[in-house]
Amino acid sequence: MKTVYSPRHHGHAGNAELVAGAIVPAFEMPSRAEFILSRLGEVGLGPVLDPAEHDLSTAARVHDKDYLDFLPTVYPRWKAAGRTGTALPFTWPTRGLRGDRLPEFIDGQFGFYSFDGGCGFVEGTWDAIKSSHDVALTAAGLVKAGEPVAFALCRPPGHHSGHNFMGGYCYINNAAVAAQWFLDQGAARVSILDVDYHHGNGTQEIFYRRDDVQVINLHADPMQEYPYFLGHADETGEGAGEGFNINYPMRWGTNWETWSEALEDGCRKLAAYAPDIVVVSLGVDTFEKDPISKFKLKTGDFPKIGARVARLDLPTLFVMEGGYAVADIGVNAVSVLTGFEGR
Ligand code: Q9C
Ligand code: ZN
Repeated sequence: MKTVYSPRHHGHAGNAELVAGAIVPAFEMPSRAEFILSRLGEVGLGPVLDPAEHDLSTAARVHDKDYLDFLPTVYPRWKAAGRTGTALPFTWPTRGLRGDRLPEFIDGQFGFYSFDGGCGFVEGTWDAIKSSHDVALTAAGLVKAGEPVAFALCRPPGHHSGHNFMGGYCYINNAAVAAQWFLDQGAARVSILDVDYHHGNGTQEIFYRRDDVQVINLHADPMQEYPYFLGHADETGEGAGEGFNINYPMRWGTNWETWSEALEDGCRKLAAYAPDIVVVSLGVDTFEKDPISKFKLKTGDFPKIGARVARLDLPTLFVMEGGYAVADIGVNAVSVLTGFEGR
């Protein structure tokens, strides 16, 4: 299996986030991608390719153009305002406030385009976001060109980002952009199977009214877990999209026995949809030792995820999302891929 990876993710480094009342180093850190990269080499998964530059025209089909235009401006404007360190938002247009008027000043705009304080910017953040987007589209191109499977080693991740908002370490929704690209290249239907611990609220939001992308999410119950305000089982899609969004919220403490039942049900519904392509939003923060998560999957469970996806017998693009047990992320993520390959 070929992997696409860009060292430009390193520019998104040293940023901070607010966790449980304290500003701490962000859990989403460069070593995540490096552990995965080195594990790919150890197991000999296959060649690792650089991404090709892609313009943002496909991204503009799933994100607002104004939002995409805003992202590269964040850090320059933060500095122009006399600040240093990590740029973070701190005011959001929630209930009772107007979400229809974009303020002029950077702080107001940053809050307007965010739903939490999980998306800090440092000097190299925009370049890393762009490289992650290019990684996803380059890997999608490999599948379109006939590879049965490819791995987009994206960093930063994407699935919390919606049409005009960032959050949860996610800026551009790489999996959504890839899915849209497959459609634009002639696919009739694409399924996105999101196995990250957290609900992929951005992916759900982007495709909620559409029937050409089926979105299946396995995740921690939003009654207990981030992102809290989306991901319930009764969110099934709207209008033409009715029935094409499928959520499997699961309680803290969920182990493989319970989680794999949801995977099985989701894979059956996926097969019934008969997509041309499967995009897997691959988070391994379901791991029992993940520092910000509360599921109980073990390292030995991850190959079984890949094996089940392989049984779908469809062209497959794996897109890296979350996973914060940094020392184990390489083994766990790559285990899904070797499981897919049947080894
Ligand atoms: N400090 C992914 O796994 N934690 N994202 C709180 C605000 C958010 C996880 C953020 C966890 C987001 C891609
Ligand atoms: Zn996650």
